[in-house]
Amino acid sequence: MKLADNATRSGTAEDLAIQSNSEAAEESGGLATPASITTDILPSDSATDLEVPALPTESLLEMYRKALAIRLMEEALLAAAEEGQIGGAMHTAIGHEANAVGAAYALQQGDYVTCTYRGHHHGLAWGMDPGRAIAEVMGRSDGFAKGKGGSMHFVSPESGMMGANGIVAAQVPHAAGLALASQLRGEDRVAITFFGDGALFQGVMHETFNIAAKWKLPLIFYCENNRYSEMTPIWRTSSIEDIFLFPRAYGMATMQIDGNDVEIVHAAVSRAAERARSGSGPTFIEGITYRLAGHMAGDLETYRPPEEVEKQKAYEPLVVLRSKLLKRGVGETAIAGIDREVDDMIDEAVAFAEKSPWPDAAETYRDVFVDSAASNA
Ligand SMILES: Cc1ncc(C[n+]2csc(CCOP(=O)(O)OP(=O)(O)O)c2C)c(N)n1
Ligand SMILES: [Mg+2]
Repeated sequence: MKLADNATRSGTAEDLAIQSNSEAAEESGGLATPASITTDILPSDSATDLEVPALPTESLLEMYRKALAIRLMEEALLAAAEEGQIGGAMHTAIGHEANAVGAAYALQQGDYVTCTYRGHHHGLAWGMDPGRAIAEVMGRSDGFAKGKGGSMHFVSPESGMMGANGIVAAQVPHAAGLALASQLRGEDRVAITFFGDGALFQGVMHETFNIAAKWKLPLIFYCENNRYSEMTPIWRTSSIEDIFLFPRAYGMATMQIDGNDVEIVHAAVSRAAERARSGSGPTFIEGITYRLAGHMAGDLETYRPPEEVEKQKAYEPLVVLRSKLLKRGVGETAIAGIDREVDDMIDEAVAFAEKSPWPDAAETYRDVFVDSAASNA
C-alpha cells in the first residue's frame, strides 16, 4: 500500500495500515473529483488495522447517554440562539459527539484536555454539568467561568478541561505545556488536544508536532476532520487531504480512524494513551467525522448541498451507537426510555440556566487579571 511504504521510508515508530481517503475514492470508482473525496466520504471509509475490542454494553449505554445529552444540549442552545438568548458566536459539534465521548472514556481522571471554540462536546464528555455549561453559554453567573467565557471559552480545571480557544490551533501548544509539566513532574498524566482539519495549516501546529515528538511528550493530537474550515472544503486549501500524513513528517505515530464510532475512538485513544504513559511520546489521531449543523449558529450553509448532509446523517454518531445497542439486545423501548430521561435532564438544565442571574457589574474585572501581589507572594 502506497501510504504504508511512505511510513516505512520516513521511519515512523509505529505504522498502522491505513486506507487513505484518496485510495478509498480510487477504489470506489477511479477518478473521483476532489469535492467527492472531501465531502462525500463517510467516516466508516477510513479504514485502519487498529484492533477494536468490544466495550461492555453497560459502557456503551453510558456513552450513549452522554452523546445524547451533548446532542440535545446543543440543539437547545441553537434554539436559544435563534431566540436571541446568546451573545457572540456559538459553534456546535452536532455530528462530532463520538470523538469527544470515545476519547474521554479512554482517559483517566487527572488527564488534561484542550480544545477549540467547537468544544461543548468535550466539556460535557469531561464531566461538566449541562446546567452550568448552558449557563456559561448564556453568559449567566452560574456558568463555569461565571458567564465571562461563553461558548468559545469553556473551561473547568477541576474536570481536567483546561480550556477551549477561539484562536485556531492556539490550544495545541497549551496542551503541549500541560504534557511537559506532567513529564517534568514525573506524573502519569496525559494531555489530549482537539483541533480541526483547518488547524493543520497554522505554523504553531507544526512547531508543536516537532517539539512534542522530539521530547516524547505524553500528548495526544486529535484532529476532528470534518473536511471544512468554516465554509471552505479542504480540497480548496490543501494539496494533501489525508491529514495524518503531516505529522508523519515529524516522526510521529499516526492513525486515521472513523471518528463517528465511539468504540473505534476509544480503542485509538487508549492505544495513544498507553504510548504516552509508557514514555513512547505523542500520537496523532485523525478522526473522520462530519459537522451536521452549520459552522456556527446562524450559518446559512449555502456552501454545501443538503444531499451531502443527508447522506452523512445515515452514519452519524447517535445512529451508530443506537445500532450497536440494538445488536447487543438492548430493545427499542429501553432506548426510548433513555431518550426521555436525557431529554428531561436537558430540559431541567435549560431551566436552571435561564433562572441563573446575570453577573453583577462588580464581577467585570474579577478573575480577569492576575493579582500581582498574590502572584509575587
Ligand atoms: C488564527 C485564526 N485564524 C482564523 C480564524 C477564523 N476561523 C474560525 S473557525 C475557522 C475554521 C477552522 O476550521 P477547522 O480547524 O477545520 O475547525 P472546524 O471549525 O471545522 O471545527 C477559522 C478560519 C480564527 N479563529 N483564528
Ligand atoms: Mg474542520
